Amino acid sequence: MHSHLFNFDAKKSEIGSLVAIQSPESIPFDIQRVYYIYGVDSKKYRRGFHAHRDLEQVLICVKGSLKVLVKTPKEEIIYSLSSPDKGLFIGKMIWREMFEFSKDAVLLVLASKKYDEGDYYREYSDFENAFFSKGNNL
Ligand code: T46
Repeated sequence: MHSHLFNFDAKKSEIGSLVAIQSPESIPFDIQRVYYIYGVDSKKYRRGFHAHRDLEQVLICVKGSLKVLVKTPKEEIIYSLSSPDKGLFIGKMIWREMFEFSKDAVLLVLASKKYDEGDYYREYSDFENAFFSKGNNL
């Protein structure tokens, strides 16, 4: 499964910290879109529940904390995000769910493509079928 956590090179000093992100040095794709998620009442809600055909993304929890479950029919991993100098890369064909948002959490997402609803698998069974039909059955 192609997902991993990595560190940004934060410029830290006594007046605070700065993270600069530019591709391809810090992100393995050209950034076509940026969005952010905030104000999630995590006791009630879990977000995500989809995979992408082609989209690659980097998730950065710039404030607060949250967890991300990434999953294929073969394995699953839970990442904890709580630091603005860490990025979670999620490649294509990976199911994701975000949960346990702290009240103040802000999740910034850098995406490799513009928004396209046609790129989503929103039913796990559709994702699973596509996953195996793409030759992931070894
Ligand atoms: C992902 C996780 C981490 C847009 O109009 N433009 C956009 O760029 C996006 C991302 C969403 N939308 C619309 C589509 C829905 O009507 O905003 C609404 C909420 O989107 P969604 O339910 O897909 O949000 P999440 O939090 O479940 O998932 C999002 C991304 O969609 C997804 O690609 O990986 O964040």
